[in-house]
Amino acid sequence: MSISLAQNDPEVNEILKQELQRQQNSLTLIPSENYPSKAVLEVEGSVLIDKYAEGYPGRRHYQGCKFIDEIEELAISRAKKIFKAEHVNVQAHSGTQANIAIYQALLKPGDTILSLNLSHGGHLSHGNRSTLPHTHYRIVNYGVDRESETFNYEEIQAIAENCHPQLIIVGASAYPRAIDYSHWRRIADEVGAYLMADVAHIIGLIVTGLHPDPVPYANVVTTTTHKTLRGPRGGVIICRQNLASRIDRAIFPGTQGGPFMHTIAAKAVCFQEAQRLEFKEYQQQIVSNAKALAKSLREDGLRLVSGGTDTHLILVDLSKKSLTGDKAATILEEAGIVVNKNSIPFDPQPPSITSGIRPGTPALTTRGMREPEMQLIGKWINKILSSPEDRTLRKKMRSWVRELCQQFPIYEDLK
Ligand code: DSN
Repeated sequence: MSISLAQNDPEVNEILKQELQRQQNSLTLIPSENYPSKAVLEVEGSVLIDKYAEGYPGRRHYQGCKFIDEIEELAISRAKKIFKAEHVNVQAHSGTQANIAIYQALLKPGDTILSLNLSHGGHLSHGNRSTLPHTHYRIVNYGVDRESETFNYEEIQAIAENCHPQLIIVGASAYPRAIDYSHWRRIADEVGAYLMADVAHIIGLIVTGLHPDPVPYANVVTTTTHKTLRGPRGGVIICRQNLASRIDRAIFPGTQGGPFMHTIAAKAVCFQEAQRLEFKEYQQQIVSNAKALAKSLREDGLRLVSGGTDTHLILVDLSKKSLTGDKAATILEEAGIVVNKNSIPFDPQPPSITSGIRPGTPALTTRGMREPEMQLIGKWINKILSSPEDRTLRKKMRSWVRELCQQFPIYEDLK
């Protein structure tokens, strides 16, 4: 039982060490990735993974759940506090699982969901063609305005009046601007739809007051816990009391089995961390860093979708550079800068190629980087993208990136 991973399975151990080195020595600008605290990592690898606990606190299908109940109740009470929520469900395994449970709770097969087009910044789980919601529900999409590249509420209202949705989803994985949820509530009320806000990307900004809060407006709010919130990989559902039992039943037994108690405990830890003053300072720095990075990228001539950012991410349009998002992400990775390709609004390229990249600042901010580093990284990105055939430059930059990373270690005591 006490044999270490290195002795038990040197092969896995070696890959793990290499992944740690990759993380330590590269600049992660994927806006949905982050580095949780050692406390979160510790509890994720704890004995809580041993326990089955189908059901909810006080109503389990297994014996031996005294401490499991305590953990889940603690996670719930902390979550209710930071989200100012009437009810939360902390069992969703992921953001997608949370969203699927909402559809199960609120809709009948064939009902209409109105959601943001994937190529305009939406998310697969909001009903993209290749997903389960698409086979069960009628999906209608809205997009962003061609000029402003932001939401046009008159247009969205007209689409809603035309398609009579039972559920409107406001939420995105690549929308760099702040969202005013009062407009969405008004539209949902006009057409008699439920309003769901998926805030997986921006939840850290919301709980620290740096982005408008959907909880007073939406019937349900879904989120993940591992992006700006910097907790374990997982999902959470926030709702009004009148929907609580429908939503809990839709998670278990509706769409999930046994809860991941190690992850629920890690969620409890991150909800506690999110109440600290340092967490607010951290979120403020994420936004300041995103603005500094946006400025640096723009100064050297890159076009940013909507002109900039109010959040933790930036959407860069590469179409004038004759570069695809796919090629850009590949050559940046060779230089040690890790971004993801991303569709931009009205993208002529398919989602596997794209015309954009989506850099974000949560992970680098966790490492302690500030505006001067963002300025420098913006210049580096521009340099690489301006000379896509220059392998020598990428090799040189790989060593500059490594030097910068070594000044900002992620986990100082992990080797
Ligand atoms: N895959 C996440 C993202 O990168 O935005 C969303 O689930």
